[in-house]
Amino acid sequence: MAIFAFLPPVPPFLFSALVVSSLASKALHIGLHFHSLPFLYLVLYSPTLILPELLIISFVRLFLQFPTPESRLQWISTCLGGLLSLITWGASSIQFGFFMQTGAEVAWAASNSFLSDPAAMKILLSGISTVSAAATVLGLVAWLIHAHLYNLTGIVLQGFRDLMIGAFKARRNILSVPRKSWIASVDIRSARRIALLVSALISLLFLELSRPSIPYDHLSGALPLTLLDAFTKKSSTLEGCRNPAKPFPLWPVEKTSLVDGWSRASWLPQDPPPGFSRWAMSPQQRAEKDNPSYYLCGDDENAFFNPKADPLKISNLDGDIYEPLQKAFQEHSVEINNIVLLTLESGRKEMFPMQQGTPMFDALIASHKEKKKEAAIDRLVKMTPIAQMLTGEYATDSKGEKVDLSEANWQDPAEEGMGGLNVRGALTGSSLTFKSILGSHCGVHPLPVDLLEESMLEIYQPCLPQLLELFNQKKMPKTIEARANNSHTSEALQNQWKSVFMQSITDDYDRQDILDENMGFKHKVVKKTMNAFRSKYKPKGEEINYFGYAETELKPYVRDLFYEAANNKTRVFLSHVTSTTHHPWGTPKSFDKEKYMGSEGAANHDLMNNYLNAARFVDNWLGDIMNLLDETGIANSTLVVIVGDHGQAFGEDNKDMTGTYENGHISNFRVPLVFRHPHMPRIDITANATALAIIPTILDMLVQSQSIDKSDSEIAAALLPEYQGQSLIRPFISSIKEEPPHDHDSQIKNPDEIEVRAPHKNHHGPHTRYVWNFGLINAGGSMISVTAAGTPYRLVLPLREGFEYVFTHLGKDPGELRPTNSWTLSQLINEVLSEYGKDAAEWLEEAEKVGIWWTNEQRRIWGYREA
Ligand SMILES: *[C@@H]1O[C@H](CO)[C@@H](O)[C@H](O)[C@H]1NC(C)=O
Ligand SMILES: *[C@@H]1O[C@H](CO)[C@@H](O)[C@H](O)[C@H]1NC(C)=O
Ligand SMILES: CC(=O)N[C@H]1CO[C@H](CO)[C@@H](O)[C@@H]1O
Repeated sequence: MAIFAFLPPVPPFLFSALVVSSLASKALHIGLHFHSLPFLYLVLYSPTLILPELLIISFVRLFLQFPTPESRLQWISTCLGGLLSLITWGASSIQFGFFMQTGAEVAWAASNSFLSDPAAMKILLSGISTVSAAATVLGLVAWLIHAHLYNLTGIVLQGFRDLMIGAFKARRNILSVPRKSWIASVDIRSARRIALLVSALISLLFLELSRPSIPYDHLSGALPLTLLDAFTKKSSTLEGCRNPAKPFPLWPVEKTSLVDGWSRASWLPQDPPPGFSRWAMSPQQRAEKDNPSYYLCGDDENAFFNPKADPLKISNLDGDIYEPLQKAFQEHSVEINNIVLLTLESGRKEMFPMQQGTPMFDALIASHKEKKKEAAIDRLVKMTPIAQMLTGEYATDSKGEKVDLSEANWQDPAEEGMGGLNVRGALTGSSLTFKSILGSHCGVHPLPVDLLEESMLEIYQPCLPQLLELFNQKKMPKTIEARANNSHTSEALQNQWKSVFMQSITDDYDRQDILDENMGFKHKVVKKTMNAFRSKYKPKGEEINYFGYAETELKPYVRDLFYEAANNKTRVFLSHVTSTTHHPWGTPKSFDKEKYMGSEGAANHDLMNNYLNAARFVDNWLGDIMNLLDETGIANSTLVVIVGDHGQAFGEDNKDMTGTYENGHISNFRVPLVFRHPHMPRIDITANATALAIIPTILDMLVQSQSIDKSDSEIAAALLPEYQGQSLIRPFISSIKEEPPHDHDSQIKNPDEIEVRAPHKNHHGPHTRYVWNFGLINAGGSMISVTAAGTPYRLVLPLREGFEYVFTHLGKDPGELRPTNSWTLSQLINEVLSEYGKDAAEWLEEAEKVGIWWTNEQRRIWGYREA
């Protein structure tokens, strides 16, 4: 026991750890919101903000009042106090570790879903070093001051107690000895102290009651109480009625009833694949089959998503197809037998291809010393040669000359001027990967709640694999010989589609495997498949991040699939999600890393450097895939769609907030969008489209290029208007300007702005209907970003307490370096009005209304209710 004599007594140390951790955590919490708080109010209300900490500290100090516990009761109380202290110390360390890695705050409410998930645990563990560093620092400080702190708080509490007892005695004296003046029985000093204390308590109470609840309630949240958020379990449920529809706030909407107008779609086979119940069963049949209360709660409109009643949908299907494309389709030169959909993990548009003239590029160059800048530019513009060829955006070097791409691992065999559609200005629908994938694979908006709750619900539109499965079902079953013998083109259209999902990492993360199945994938190659005992090709390299392997391990699987498409009368739909561009951006050891970043500027540029190298690795991998298409001979009959799942914000973009988690920064949202086909003329499209456009564009292309037979074309054409996105083979419509009915000479002012007669009487003069774009911010339920195609404004709209409104003007501030933050909308509108003018302020008002409406509408059409 002698050695223990040198150690400090445990309870004082634990108590000190609690004080240090909880106060540090509160300081961090307030510091993170400091920029948006009016200073005077912050000073005024600061006592109320730390009141919870003071109460917790006093409370725990009472538990820990025995430096060397002896009786059983003392042991119990010490253990309880110690436990609370340890929990607070741990939670505070996690907060600091998380902050150091991402600049964001931990939302404990989202953490319960993480704890039950092995892959998510690995993400958490990847930050273990910063968390332990934070824990060490907090512990050290606690150790240094533990003796003083313990004694001091002891004295203060004792003084407090004495004062109370003194006052109590004094009162008793007044009662029992009425003749004596009660003032005289209390000495003057105590009386003054009591008066001071009472007035302090009253003013504190007054402040507490009078302070605005936003943001101060959130700011006063204290550890370990905030941890309780993690236990408020939220999960989707199919019980009860769906959310009722809310009236659309911006313009009048014609009521159309899905129930009245319902009839079974004539093109549906008797037993359609999942995803088509909207066309297969009347709402009543559906209600009887499943759960009557869920679908029909007296309000028929609540039963299903009804595209005809969607006030936000603006269709461009009446528009003409781009002329050069139209010509290619008419000449039957575009053949689409296979579709490859590549989702680039953390794929930023600024890197697809990496080229000069973006805020990101400028930030990268700023990390270099003046005389090294030219060399840095020349290195960076060679980073993504494949992306240059796929988009047709050819980068120029420091001398303004076109970059030499002859060393790239793939050379574009397409003729000059051919290659397909390249979209500039595309935005993702969510900075959480699989919510974003729902948009590109199913043409739906994701659900604005944390994590992949969508996997528990029915996706409200058919996904691409389900559409292709429907085509399969319509085909007569043929014998293998019959199919092998036919070589006629129209007979080739009778071949069956095969949808395969491939990624070289785990799909266990957050119910992704369930979602893949729900989207209609019957075949998949993921980490589990590759590692399986009987797997065809075992991974050769090491795991490169906490999810799994580098994409290149999939190469033999992709090759086999492409050969199957070439030789076995199979039409292939391959969906592949890349993985090395995910945090922490590890690349295989055999890959030679370049040094893209310099050492200028305060930040450490290692993370960005790793990310850029991972992006070059993936560019090279895209070259491999393109080579495999050429090698197997299906390149001329394959449509390759490339889209980023979301961007990725770094310290170089914005030093305050990095990563995607609860970070609304625009660099998390700009993504590439490419429809590559060697026989389609190259068309450059500038449009703020989203992944919602992918399915409509593919369907439109299949129909127009006659790559599907007549009956499939009928289905595709019938389904096309049912999706919310626009088809990008026709000019994108950003907004519709409605003139008041009396205005006679309406004319088209802007090619992507169409004027129509308003169907209603508009008292406020012309009104513009925008294509509103929404982006869910990882983890999904805290904030959404709202933009309107063709406008430069952007709003980050908080959905729950603790998040601020953020407005930016991307025209004037494309890198979002000067956001306007506020805790309330009215304050934000005032600030925007004075800084950016009336148009911006009016836009902002609409954006908030439509954002709130949309959030409710998504929950309704997904049938999501919280249990
Ligand atoms: C060819 O297609 C048939 C029928 O779809 C399938 O059973 C077979 O496994 C395929 N063969 C190869 C080599 O992929
Ligand atoms: C693909 O099309 C090009 C013309 O664009 C042609 O030169 C080439 O031979 C075709 N490749 C195959 C395998 O048919
Ligand atoms: C064509 C178009 O709508 N472009 C807009 C896309 O979004 C950016 C802001 O993200 C605007 O500046 C563009 O005008």
